[in-house]
Amino acid sequence: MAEPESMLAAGETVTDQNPDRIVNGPGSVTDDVKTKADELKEKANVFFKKEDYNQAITFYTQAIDLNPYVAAYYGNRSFAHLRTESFGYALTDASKALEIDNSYIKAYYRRASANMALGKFKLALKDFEAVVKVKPNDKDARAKYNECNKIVKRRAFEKAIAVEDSKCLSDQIDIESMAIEDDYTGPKMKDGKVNLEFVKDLMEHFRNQKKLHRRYAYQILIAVKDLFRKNPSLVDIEVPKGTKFTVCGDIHGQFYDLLNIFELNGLPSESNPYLFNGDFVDRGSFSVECIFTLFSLKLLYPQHFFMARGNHESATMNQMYGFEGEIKSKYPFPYTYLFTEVFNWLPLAHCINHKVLVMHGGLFENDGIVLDDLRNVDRNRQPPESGIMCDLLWSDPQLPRGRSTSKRGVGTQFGPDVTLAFLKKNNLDYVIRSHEVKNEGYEVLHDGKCITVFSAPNYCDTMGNKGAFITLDDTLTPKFTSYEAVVSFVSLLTQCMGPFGLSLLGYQYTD
Ligand SMILES: [Mn+2]
Repeated sequence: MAEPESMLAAGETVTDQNPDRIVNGPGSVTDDVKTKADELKEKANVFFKKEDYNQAITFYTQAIDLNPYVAAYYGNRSFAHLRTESFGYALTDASKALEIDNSYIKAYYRRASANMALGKFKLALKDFEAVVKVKPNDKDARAKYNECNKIVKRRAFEKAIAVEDSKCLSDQIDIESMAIEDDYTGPKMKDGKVNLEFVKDLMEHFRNQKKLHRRYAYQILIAVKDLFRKNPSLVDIEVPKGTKFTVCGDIHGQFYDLLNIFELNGLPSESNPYLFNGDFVDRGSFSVECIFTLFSLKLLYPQHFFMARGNHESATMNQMYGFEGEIKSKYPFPYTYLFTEVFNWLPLAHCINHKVLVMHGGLFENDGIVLDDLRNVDRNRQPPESGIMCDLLWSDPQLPRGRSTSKRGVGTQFGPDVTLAFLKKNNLDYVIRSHEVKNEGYEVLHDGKCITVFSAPNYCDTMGNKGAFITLDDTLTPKFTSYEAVVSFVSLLTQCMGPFGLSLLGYQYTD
């Protein structure tokens, strides 16, 4: 993606190859090995520039294996991990770089970025503070410190004014004060209800990049919140004989690709039921359009249209990855909080015909979890940092047996044996999850028992992946349909990171 010049610190150039930065730590290796390691790093940098972060990580790792004493290798690999959203690994690498060289400014930025992505703003602030101390005259560093400080203060303020659920913001807004202006040409709700005509008009209206009136936006949010709060945390779905059921993965604000799914697979209806498996918003530029379309469909077909919470249906992620900024640009102030209230009531998992469990992230840090444990999760809250709710939203499968620390820094990585044991204990056939971009839009792991589905093609306008959805009939045999992106907006507006993430990443170039 394009790197705006303003991201550079004073005196830094695009090809920052300052040899002084190659600081050797306590250990050392022969000059010959040093040269070889450096060649590997250069090779990695080339892949990084081509946005092939996985290859870049492979070669940075080889460089580190040869010469583990160079801060820049860890710093660069940390940056590549940030780009692949492996925030846990990014954090570890940045800390390692600082262990070797505590004046390595970029490593502070990388660690701060990882911490911000994990919602740990106070820790991020410490790193920005360190940069300001080392470089007191650096305006850019000062600006980033101030920006992060603002977030920390605002979050403290929001916490202080947070109201109890009994006094939700949604109960305090006066709908009668939201008059429909005479020149409003968009879709209209009748008696505060959504019907098929409204939903079709809404999608057309959004296709033309027009706004839904704030009164209807508000009414949809209130109605859909009431609907979701009546659901248990684990929702059972029945697919009757001879019918089709569709499961979609991450959408991430890609409204035109969402419309394309409906074109390829038919509009949702009572005879064409869907489950959207979380991460509806953030990243893409049309999260507002996606979420109102999906919520309207939920209101229209409450028993045949399902939505699960993803890790991006949370206040921290929405602050970092664009949704909050998008809402504020399209609707007045309280809507951000209203979305948070609704997201808190989204169900966490769905079980199809008692045999296929569907969740956004994956399985658990502990053995012995049963479906009733999922049903009993008290979910009306922001996702916690560990436990069942956290794992449902954040975990990823891994190839090796057992479990390991998550590359993301949140959730659990679970192996094939973990999947098998869980399925056996709960008398299930397989698991469908989303949460990870895949080249074909889907991936089948763990001997067919753990399926990933991801429905945002050319994710972030850069990944070049296909999107996919899964269709099932009552035999529950998964059928995959992959598709290409319909449109690509390569522009600053559709940058992968939201405004905060983008501006705070800082020091955008590898060493
Ligand atoms: Mn996700």
